Amino acid sequence: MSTAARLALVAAGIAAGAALIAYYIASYLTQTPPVVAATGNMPSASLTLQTVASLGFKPHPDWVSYLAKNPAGKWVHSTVLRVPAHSTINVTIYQFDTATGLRNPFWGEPRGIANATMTVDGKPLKVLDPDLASHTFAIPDLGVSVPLKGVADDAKNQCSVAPCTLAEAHTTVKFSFKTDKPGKFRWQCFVPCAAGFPLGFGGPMQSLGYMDGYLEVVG
Ligand SMILES: [Cu+2]
Repeated sequence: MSTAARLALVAAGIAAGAALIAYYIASYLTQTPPVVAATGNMPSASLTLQTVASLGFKPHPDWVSYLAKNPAGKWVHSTVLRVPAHSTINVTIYQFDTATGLRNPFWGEPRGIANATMTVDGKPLKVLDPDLASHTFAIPDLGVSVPLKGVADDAKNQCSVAPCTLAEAHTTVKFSFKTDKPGKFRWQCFVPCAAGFPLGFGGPMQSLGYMDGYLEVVG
């Protein structure tokens, strides 16, 4: 091969690499999930979420994900949530995924919520066995961290495609937390739930719309 041909090949390779990087950055910056507002207004509002083992549709059908219910009652593939400031936010999470377990048992205890107690299928629970956690709902800047109990591995009628329905195997986790002043806060899951990724922390665990989101507190 001539030197000119080699140079042309190297240049083409560099251009292709640069195009891929540009595409990655552009899609990272521009793909923002839609905002889902809580139901209700100051001083009390409700958020309803679900977690699924696999989304079931594009762009990542096999990724684990959260979904949020909008005020019209429709499930939306989003983790960008809008809630009122200076309010009590009553959260209901339908957990359709099985347990992965927490690496740090510290997170087995719910924190930053009313009465330091969540209810799991209607029963109050002050601490969850860390091995039973499927995901967590955590807003670090607000001191909120809630472990979510997974569905038993051998449960019948498990959900395979989002949005899951209450006819399918799930646990229902409820808790409430308080918002203060307006702001934008990051929230995320801390369970290494991303099957197939290094240490369980890649892919959906580092993607907005899946296991990461924003809480927009508006006044
Ligand atoms: Cu998770």
